[in-house]
Amino acid sequence: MKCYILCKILPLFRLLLKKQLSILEEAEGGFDQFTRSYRSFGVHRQSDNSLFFKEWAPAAEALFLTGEFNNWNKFSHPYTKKEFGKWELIVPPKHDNSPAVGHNTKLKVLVHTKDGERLYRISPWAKYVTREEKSVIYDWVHWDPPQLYSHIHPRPKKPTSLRIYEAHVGIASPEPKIASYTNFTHNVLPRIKDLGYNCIQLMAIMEHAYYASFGYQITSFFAASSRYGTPEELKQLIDVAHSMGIVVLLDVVHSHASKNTEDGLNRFDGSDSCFFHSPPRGEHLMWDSRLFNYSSWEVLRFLLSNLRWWMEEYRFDGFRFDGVTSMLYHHHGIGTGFSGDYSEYFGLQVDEDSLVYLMLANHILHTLYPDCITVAEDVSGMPALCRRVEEGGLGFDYRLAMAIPDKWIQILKEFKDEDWNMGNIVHTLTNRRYGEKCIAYAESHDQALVGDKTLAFWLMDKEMYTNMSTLIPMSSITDRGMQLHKMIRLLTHGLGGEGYLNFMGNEFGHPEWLDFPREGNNQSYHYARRQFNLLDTDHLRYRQLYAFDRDMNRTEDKYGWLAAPPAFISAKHEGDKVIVFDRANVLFIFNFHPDKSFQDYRVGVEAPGKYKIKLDSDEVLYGGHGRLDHNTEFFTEPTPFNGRCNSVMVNNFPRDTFDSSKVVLLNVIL
Ligand SMILES: *[C@@H]1O[C@H](CO)[C@@H](O)[C@H](O)[C@H]1NC(C)=O
Ligand SMILES: *[C@@H]1O[C@H](CO)[C@@H](O)[C@H](O)[C@H]1NC(C)=O
Ligand SMILES: *[C@@H]1O[C@H](CO)[C@@H](O)[C@H](O)[C@H]1NC(C)=O
Ligand SMILES: CC(=O)N[C@H]1CO[C@H](CO)[C@@H](O)[C@@H]1O
Ligand SMILES: CC(=O)N[C@H]1CO[C@H](CO)[C@@H](O)[C@@H]1O
Repeated sequence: MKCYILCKILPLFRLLLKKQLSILEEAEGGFDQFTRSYRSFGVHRQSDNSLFFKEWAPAAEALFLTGEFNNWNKFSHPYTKKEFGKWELIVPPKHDNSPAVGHNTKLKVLVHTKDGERLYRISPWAKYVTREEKSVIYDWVHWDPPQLYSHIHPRPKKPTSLRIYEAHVGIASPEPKIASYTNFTHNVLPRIKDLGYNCIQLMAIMEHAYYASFGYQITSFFAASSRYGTPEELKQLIDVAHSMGIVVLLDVVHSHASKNTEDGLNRFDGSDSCFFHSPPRGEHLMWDSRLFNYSSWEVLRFLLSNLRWWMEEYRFDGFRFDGVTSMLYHHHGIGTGFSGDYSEYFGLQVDEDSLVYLMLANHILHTLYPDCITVAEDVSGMPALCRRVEEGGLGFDYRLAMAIPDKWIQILKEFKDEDWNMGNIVHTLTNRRYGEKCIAYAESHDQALVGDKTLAFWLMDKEMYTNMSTLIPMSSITDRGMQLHKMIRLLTHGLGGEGYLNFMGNEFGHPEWLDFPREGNNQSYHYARRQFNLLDTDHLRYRQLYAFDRDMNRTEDKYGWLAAPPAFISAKHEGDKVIVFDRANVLFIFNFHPDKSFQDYRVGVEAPGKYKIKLDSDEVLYGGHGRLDHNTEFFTEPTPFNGRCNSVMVNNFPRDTFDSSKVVLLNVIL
């Protein structure tokens, strides 16, 4: 079975991709041309200041352009019908040679259907859409500013160790309102830089009429959300990130689309298909949204050009593809478990069209932009998802290790400290396909969204409002919470993958949870913000958790364990609750025991030599107890232990140090 899969099926995928590529070559002069279709569709000012409009609306009877420029005249500007459902219109400049449609004025496409309906639509290619305060519907606004932002800084090189800061611009301030791109540039980017993250993953950028969808019900695929500011301000954000050596990924949602008709893609030409499969295949029941028809030429044009647009216009450095599991299978992962058996991944349940779409997207992105990074949000564990397309893989660079955060929450919810199962934790952290890279994380935005809460809150919610001051002694709850919060992050960082991800705020133990303004909570912004003010208060312990995060990243930057082969685990001791592993010549020692101390504790290690402490969660700076002497040098002995050629006695600490407060020790070869 195994060989059948790898030898027969993967080459088949490759063939399908080859076929698509050669069709592209013949029909459109290659993918370079094809993916630049955003230069012709929508609206474009030409060198003589005339405006060129183009749409794809195969089911429409007629198309008209209407807007402020023609006083919303419904008939004065008809599009001309072209081949294959395309429509075009040229609007000459005004007498003074200025463009007929002014910058920042409203437009609509008026679609006449065969049934005599008159539908007001936003161009699917609209680059900017805004909503007036009292309105629920978004408007297409012509974006042609006198001064376009021009990028100054080159893209940074692709990091070898990917450390991702997952962020949402709108909630990136402590105030109960929507924060802006500019605010993020000025207030949040410097923090990310200081923390040592080399990659930002921006969520909820593609325009979504419903804020509380967290950016998952996209209405305008080419528009950067105007809630946070203008397109030019987002370009500046990315440029400034680049100047700091930080790459920026876009959370791209090509797995589904909002059901909105007036300001979304749904029923653009009046039919129930167009960009989507017709129902039932074209509807996602759980998400209440529409599903793309990836076998349609024009849908491929739209989506692939969309990727190209974000790379070229905004200079993003890659993408996190949302909802990949839903794309890959006809069952969308609903009510399906994945055990890892090959039969679950290859068969009639696989949606070949979307699989080939993802291969095509990865192939094109990596060919045009060799440093481009793509990350798949996939829970199923599809084999070869993160292998190159030349090998018959789907071509992603990384997948998200989605089981890890769920495991941490389950442990905190269900188990007493003495019942934590070291073997099970290690298994979850290392259960990944060999030769395919994973991004590990202890928590992402998913964990903090309503219904759940942040790790810090799971650990110490009862006392986070009263006991986080450094001016009073730690209670047993805050002590446990502070120490475990650091240990959980470092264990995930060191063992869980080839990249690490943190959701904005969790680096300092953000309390509570996320909840966006909606009807059910009286449109409150109270939980749709990040309380950086907690971090900026000198006497609160959030600073200590932050300092640990920063130094964890900086230590990684120095030794590069994320880019190294997976760790060798030499101990996962259920009685002692100790985990020991080494990776990139760094020795990690964790004591999760709630009350046991160890003296003369032998741990195995491969490389012989002298070891010193490089990161220690017990440091006072990090809210620890400061009991380890960092001048101690540890010499290996040629005594094989736990599968390693050498070993070290961790015995130079006074009793009581390597103990109840769950010390993390990290020693590195000098
Ligand atoms: C941006 O941040 C500053 C300082 O933190 C704050 O005063 C300002 O109101 C913020 N602006 C927005 C739009 O959130
Ligand atoms: C998807 O698009 C293809 C090509 O345009 C078309 O033949 C097919 O009927 C569409 N599928 C559905 C389910 O609408
Ligand atoms: C929402 O606000 C209204 C009026 O201010 C109040 O009566 C109601 O109790 C509030 N509901 C919630 C869930 O807070
Ligand atoms: C991207 C980034 O901020 N990297 C930093 C990580 O930490 C090292 C050591 O402090 C810095 O030199 C890097 O600039
Ligand atoms: C040391 C200290 O101030 N502990 C406080 C922690 O919070 C509880 C209330 O949740 C107080 O009763 C304690 O005094």
